[in-house]
Amino acid sequence: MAKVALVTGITGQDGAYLAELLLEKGYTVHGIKRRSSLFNTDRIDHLYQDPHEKDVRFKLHYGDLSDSTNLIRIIQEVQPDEIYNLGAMSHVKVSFDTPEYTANADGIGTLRLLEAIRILGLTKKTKIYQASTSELYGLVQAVPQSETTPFYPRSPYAVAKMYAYWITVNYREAYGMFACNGILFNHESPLRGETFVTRKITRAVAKIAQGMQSKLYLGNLDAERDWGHAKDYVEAMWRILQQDTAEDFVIATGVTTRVREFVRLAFAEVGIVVEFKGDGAEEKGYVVSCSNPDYQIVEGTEVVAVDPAYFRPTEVDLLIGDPTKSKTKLGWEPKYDLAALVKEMVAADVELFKKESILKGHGYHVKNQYE
Ligand code: NDP
Ligand code: GDR
Repeated sequence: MAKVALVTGITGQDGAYLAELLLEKGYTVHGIKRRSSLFNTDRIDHLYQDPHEKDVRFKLHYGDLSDSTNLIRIIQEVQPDEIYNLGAMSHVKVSFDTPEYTANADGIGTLRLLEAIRILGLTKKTKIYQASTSELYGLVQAVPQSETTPFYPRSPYAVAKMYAYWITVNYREAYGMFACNGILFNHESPLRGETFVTRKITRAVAKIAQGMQSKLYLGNLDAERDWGHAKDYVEAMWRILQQDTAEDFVIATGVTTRVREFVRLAFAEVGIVVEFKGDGAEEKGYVVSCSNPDYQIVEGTEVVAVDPAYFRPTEVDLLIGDPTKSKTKLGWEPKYDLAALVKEMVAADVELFKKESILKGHGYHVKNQYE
């Protein structure tokens, strides 16, 4: 019998890659999507199967992590072998604006799923993966960060995820559930949400190169992140639930890079060399040269500036993960390095904005770009 998976957050970056992976592996995949006033399934539209057809292996259910009745009903109906809890208000800066909602969805939402499994008597059948995060490490205690490094969360998001982390461990120990945390470091892709820093940068680079935007405003350029590719990371999620015993794993590349350097690498992909001058909120990035004859970028143009509005009340300065346990026990190895990740993201955004520019040229409305 084919395995059945239930994925919360299926409309997000990771949900889309994970759904693809599980379908390839022969699973029947159920996803929970939120009701929204506009369609919110762009990332998974290519996986859509008409529910009226026979043998449909991809099904969506309306739901929300803030509604236990809904979660219980879906789990009862689906009887999943594996649940991947990827749903969350996942933006660290926004969590300072919506702390209570973030605690509800990201913290208590996890409890609701665990309780649903217990209430329905599925503790021996249903395995659950919890999307934990390197944000748990927060204020640097030690580097590289491993499964035994102490946590010190620095945002309402991270504090909510800390509750989710420990309630997952507690249900494993209290009820013998196969419940695991993947402590994933930042992972990106062309499907990354537009307001996370890597995607914000690659989109801006594509638009600046094509004359559709003049400047990129960023916050803290000194932050260091261990960036991997989402495609590699969803493979790790699946492997975590295929182990004989339930355990928690750090998933990371072990390489860290500053935001400023990511900006330089992204511009370099389109042939533009950028150098930074100045300090703190006064720092700016200028074009040194442009080797691509398609782009009319003048040397000396200021293309990057700092806007303190993007600073966070409390920041996580340095993340670098130690993936030794996942490499040894899961046999997991990332296929992408940072250079390959940046290349793929910039290329995808260059294509995207070429298309947008054609649409605009023909009078079609193009979405506003809120950051
Ligand atoms: P995204 O922000 O791209 O996706 C989040 C998903 O959660 C979306 O499908 C969103 O729906 C859904 N969602 C939000 N709120 C609710 C809710 N109340 N009820 C149900 N669903 C909800 O995140 P990613 O794909 O990048 O990340 C997946 C998970 O992994 C998240 O939990 C994130 O916190 C965690 N994580 C991510 C890392 C990363 O670097 N990407 C690293 C470590 C952990 P909608 O589309 O309608 O908004
Ligand atoms: P992060 O990702 O907070 O690490 O959380 P994000 O890309 O938002 O920020 C990374 C670093 O870049 C700095 N930064 C900016 N960030 C944003 N978004 N916009 C800017 O303009 C900007 N300028 C500088 C930030 O201050 C930060 O230091 C992501 C999310 O996916 C979480 O859900 C996940 O848990 C963690 O990664 C691991």
